[in-house]
Parts: sequence; C-alpha cells; structure tokens
Amino acid sequence: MKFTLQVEDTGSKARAGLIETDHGTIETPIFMPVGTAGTVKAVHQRELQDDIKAQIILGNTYHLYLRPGLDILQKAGGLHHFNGWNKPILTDSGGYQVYSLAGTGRKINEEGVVFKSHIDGGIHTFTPEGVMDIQRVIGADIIMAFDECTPYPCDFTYARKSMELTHRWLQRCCDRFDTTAPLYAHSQTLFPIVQGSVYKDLRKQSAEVIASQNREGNAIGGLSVGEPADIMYELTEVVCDILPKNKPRYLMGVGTPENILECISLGVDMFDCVMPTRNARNGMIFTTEGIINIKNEKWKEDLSPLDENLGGYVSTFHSKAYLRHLVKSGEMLGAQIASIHNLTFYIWLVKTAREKIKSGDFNQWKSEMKKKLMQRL
Ligand code: PRF
Repeated sequence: MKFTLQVEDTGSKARAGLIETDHGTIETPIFMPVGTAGTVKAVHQRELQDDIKAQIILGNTYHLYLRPGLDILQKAGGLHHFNGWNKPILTDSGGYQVYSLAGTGRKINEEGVVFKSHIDGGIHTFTPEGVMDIQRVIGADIIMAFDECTPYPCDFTYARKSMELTHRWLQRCCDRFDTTAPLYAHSQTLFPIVQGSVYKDLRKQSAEVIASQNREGNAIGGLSVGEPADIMYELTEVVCDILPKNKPRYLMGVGTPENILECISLGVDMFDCVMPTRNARNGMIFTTEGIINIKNEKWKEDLSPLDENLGGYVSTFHSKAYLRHLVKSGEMLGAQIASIHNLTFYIWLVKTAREKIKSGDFNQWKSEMKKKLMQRL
C-alpha cells in the first residue's frame, strides 16, 4: 500500500490524498460502504461499482468467520473472488462486533475474547493471532488490529486497562502479521487502532503508541459509541494531531454526513458507517437539500427525482413518490433504491469534499452543506 498526500487545506486540517493498493487506487477522503457479510445490504456489486462508484468496501471478520466460514473463503481464493468485488476491501477485526453482537456471555481475558455466536449460540475464541490468520484467509487489502472498543460511558480505570490491553494485543497482531505471508497474489497491510474512551490523556498516550508501530495507516476506534458529537470531535482532533501526517487516518464507524464533514476538517481520510444503508431501509433519505423521511404523506404525489444533483442514475431516474410507495408497501426494491441512493449521496459528499479541498473552498462549502443537512424536508 502507498499513501500520497496530495493537498492540505489551508483553512482547516483537511487533506486530499491517494491510497494505492493491489486492487486499485482510492481517492481520499473516502467513505467505505459496509458489506458486513460479503454484501452491501440490498446493493449489487455492479451497482456499487458503476452507479455508486464506491472505491473500497468493508467486510467483517466476525460475520465472515461465522458464516460462510473460512474453508469456502479460502477455496474461493479470498473474499474478492467469492463476492466478485475486484476493488479494494478492508476488513474490521471483530474487535467491535464481538462486543456489539455477541453481547452477553462474552469473556475478555489477556489471551483474547470468548464469545457466543449470534447465529447458533456456538462458543468461539478470538485472539489477536487468530484474527490475523482469519484476515489472511479473507484476504482484504487492509486489515484491522484486534482491539477492545470501550462502551460509553466508561470509567477511567476501565478505559485505561482496556487501552493497555488493546496495546498488548496490537503487539501480538503485528508480530503475527509480520511473520506470516498473504495467501493470495495481492499484498495486505495492517492498521492499528487508537482507543482510550473519552479521556484526552489516554487518547494521547494511545495515539503515540499506535504511531510508534509505524504501520502504513492508522485508525481511531472507540468513538461514535453514544458520546456527544463535540466530545467525539475534540478527541478526534487530539488524536489526528499526533498520528503521522503522511499516513491515512481511518475513523471507524462514523457517521452522519455532518460528522464526516467535521472529521474531514480535523484530518480524517477514511470513514465507514451502516447509516446510509440501515437508515435507507427505514425510509431516511439523504439529499443535497436536506434529509427526507420518505414515508411522510408529503411525498405521496411528489414526482420529482430523489436528487438530481448527485448525478447518479437511480437518484435521477426514480421519483420520491415512487420510492415512498415502494417503502410503504414493504417492497424489496424500495430498500434497494433507497440504499443505492443514500450511498450515492455519501460518496458524492466525500468526493465533493475532496474537490473543495483541492480548490481551496472546503470551509465555506462545509458550512453551507451543514446548514442544508440540518433541514428536515
Ligand atoms: N474498533 C473496531 N471496529 C470498530 C470500532 C472500534 O472501536 C468502532 C467504534 N466506532 C466501529 N467499528 N475494531
């Protein structure tokens, strides 16, 4: 992997860059659609590539390991071959999913995490070494270290102990990663994850430890877990100021369009979130003029396009009234159109941010865009 910092904004800490992988180049800032189980829910790979113009998608170690399992993934030649997505993939390590999904009954110790499958209740163990081996089999271009994502709120003592555990696990991840080879013809890179809950001192300490590992990119975890947005921004800034400038910074699981714009301005390069797809399925539609609840009576006879400004096929071709009808009727195509549209919006948002950073208009555009995003149409 190679990162090139192309432009630094003068009015903020925003940057534009390029990440080159063996599966192609990613223009940053970038949003990565979430493809938990090897599929971005309700969206076909051809739509992701040709309509939405996604440049990289995310997969989850936790889900893929449980189902379909490693044997078939390895037999297929990795996830790229299995799901037919021939562009970059990033996999999360399970460090978040074992807490959010495996829920009660999971046990964390020095060795790793013992958890219960949310599918059949089976007992499994994730260790830093095991999670590296699993991500070798899945074969993503960018793989994540195994961490503990602390909940919010979280007391200082627990946050410190958890952060220290994440750091020890990181060392084990790096040792395993550096002594194993990719299973397929393309290379892989490992991103470590900053933790430290809402405590500035811990965040600084963690950012320094993570930076000292000198990997090709770095991630920020443990945010957007229920804390107020201002706290998330403050900690993101503290961490970004410590993480090296010449490497991509990935803020995990963030966020709303407004969160993304704010964090781009603090120096974040990569984002992922289920919001555009999950909320689409409930009728929340993001547009360049504001946010719509497509189920509202108001859209019943509105035959105007979802959003012509995005330039995407689905968003231009289909009307609000048609999407409302589909979603109200529980039609599968409603979820598909809404998901494609919302992802087109998110990709448009980061692409426009990148253009504005390059042209020196980022700050002004950001404040205009934020005003629009506050509108509930
Ligand atoms: N760790 C990992 N994945 C994550 C997070 C984390 O802290 C978050 C927190 N927003 C989302 N996804 N491994």
